[in-house]
Amino acid sequence: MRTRSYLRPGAVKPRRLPGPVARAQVRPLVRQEGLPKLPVPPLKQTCENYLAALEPIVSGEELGHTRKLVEEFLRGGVGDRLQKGLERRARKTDNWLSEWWMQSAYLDCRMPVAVYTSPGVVLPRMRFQDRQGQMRFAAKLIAGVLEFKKLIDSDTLPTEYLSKKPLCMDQYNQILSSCRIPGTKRDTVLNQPFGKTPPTHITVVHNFQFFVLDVYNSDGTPLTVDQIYMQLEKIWNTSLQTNKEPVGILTSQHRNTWGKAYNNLVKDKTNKESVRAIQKSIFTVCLDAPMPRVSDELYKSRVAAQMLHGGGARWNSGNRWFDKTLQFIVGEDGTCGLVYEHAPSEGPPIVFLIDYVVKYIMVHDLDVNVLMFPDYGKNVPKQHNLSPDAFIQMAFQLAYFRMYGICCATYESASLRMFKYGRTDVLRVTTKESLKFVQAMQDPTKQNTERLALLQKAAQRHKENAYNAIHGQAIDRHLLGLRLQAIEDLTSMPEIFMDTSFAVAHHYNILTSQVGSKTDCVMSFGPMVPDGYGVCYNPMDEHINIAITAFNSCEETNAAKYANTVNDALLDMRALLEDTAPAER
Ligand code: COA
Ligand code: HC5
Repeated sequence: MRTRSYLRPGAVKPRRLPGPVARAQVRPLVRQEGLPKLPVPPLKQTCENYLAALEPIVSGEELGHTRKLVEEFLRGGVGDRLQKGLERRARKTDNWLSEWWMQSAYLDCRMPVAVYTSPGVVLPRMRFQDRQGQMRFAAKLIAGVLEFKKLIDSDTLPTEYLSKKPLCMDQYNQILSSCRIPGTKRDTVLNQPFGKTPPTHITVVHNFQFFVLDVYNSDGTPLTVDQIYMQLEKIWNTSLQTNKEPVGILTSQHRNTWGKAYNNLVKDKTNKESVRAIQKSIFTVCLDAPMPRVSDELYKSRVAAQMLHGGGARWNSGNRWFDKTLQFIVGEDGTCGLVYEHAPSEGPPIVFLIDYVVKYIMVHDLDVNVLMFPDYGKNVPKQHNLSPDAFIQMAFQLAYFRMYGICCATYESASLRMFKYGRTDVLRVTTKESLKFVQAMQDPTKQNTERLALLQKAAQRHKENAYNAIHGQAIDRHLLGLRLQAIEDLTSMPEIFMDTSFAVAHHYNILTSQVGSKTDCVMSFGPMVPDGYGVCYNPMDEHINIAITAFNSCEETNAAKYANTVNDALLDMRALLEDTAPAER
């Protein structure tokens, strides 16, 4: 690859920034101190729950084999030794999992970040239809994010709660002024929001050309919307050429490929400075070229794709720096949303920022949204004393069972933010109880009263599992910890981590995450396995937004078909409730 100055220094004078700081420099937040530490669950409990989790998804023979391996693991002393190692690590660190998690879930992962790990968010379509509207909207959006940044910087964000317990707020310190940096073997994250000279610029990209835009006046006050608008106009007018190389597309490559190209790219001094400017910028705004027009029906899907990957090299994929933690995307036709690099933060802080910014700028601009499941929302399950999350998850289970006649390992993100630096664990959705429920729904000999009783049991079990997961008692991260501990101790890998069951248990054909927001937005991410679905859902009171993804290259999966089947499952499940029990109001 050629190393020359790919990146334009920008309309506004680019400023040199001091050298990189590899580790996040986080201010201690006083309220963080009171947070408990993530526990290491008891070994026997995880082993028992692991076997229970396998029951609905592997054969009796495989289960018998794994049961023996688990017994050996427990009796032979290997399990105890690893557990002690983990407990030692837990005593010595703030969070035994967080560094390992960041490394193994994100930074070691060699697949491209675009689609594979970076979620996209589609915001309601704006009414503007031209360039001025696009610029004005982008200017307001930038001002809104800077307002939000004030709350982060002054540590005045209201503490969030889950089940009445305060949550770790550290992720808010990771989402601005941060960026992933590719490596040929593993990546790192640069984060310097509170260094000696905190960044005061954002980056704007238009027609594949990147610009540095200083967003603070010399007295430290943020630029006004009008000032930002004028700067965006300048940027637009200096980047009219459309024949530029889409250098940003490099960031959508396989990480090893990009890591090598990056090392070459930054050998050139100007490139290095330009890349650093992007990495350190507070966030990036992508002013996108128009995309092919599609019918209203297909609009949401097209925009979801635009947010996830930019539409390919011919369209806007080169108008990105996919390593950047936060990129807001604004198209000329009213399209807006964002894509975020997942390593530094979970979705909820991003969504909280979106809610804030949307409230700040959009109140009157809101366009009518296409609702994906319009018939009901959290209200119906609540009226029938069922957990909405459990209810919706059972619909995903039922739909999958209807399409494939079997159950599969199903992942639901569960927050670990009750614990200091906590990220997520897995709430395993498929249980013996969920299997019985979906089987009964498909069995014509079953009465509705029996089906309802099974749904209630399955939902109850899900709710208990959710409680355990958010209180640090799920199995996935513990098993991961034990496995990493074995690697660190250089002991041979215990067999429980190498049998078929373990692979089946981690082949998540359904990958789900509930990300609730006040704004009526649709969020999405890609599947985890080639033959899987990615399901991001946002249950509102009266409707549910559900974005389903799958790979076209897989013949067995079909996102539209699964979405329809989920739609029908939700309708059938409401009919079941109404047929059997009067709603409590
Ligand atoms: N009857 C009536 N109402 C019920 C009920 C029942 N049996 N069970 C629950 N509810 C109510 C709850 O009180 C709650 O009320 P609210 O709307 O007033 O808050 C509401 O229904 C929703 O509860 P529920 O659907 O059970 O789930 P939840 O909102 O607690 O979410 C998780 C469960 C697992 C999604 C949540 O704990 C979590 O971890 N969220 C974060 C996930 C995450 O981090 N995702 C992004 C990763 S990047
Ligand atoms: C803006 C919505 C982003 C949702 C992101 C999310 O749910 O990420 C999951 C985090 C985790 O550790 O479970 C990962 N997942 C996308 C693979 C479900």
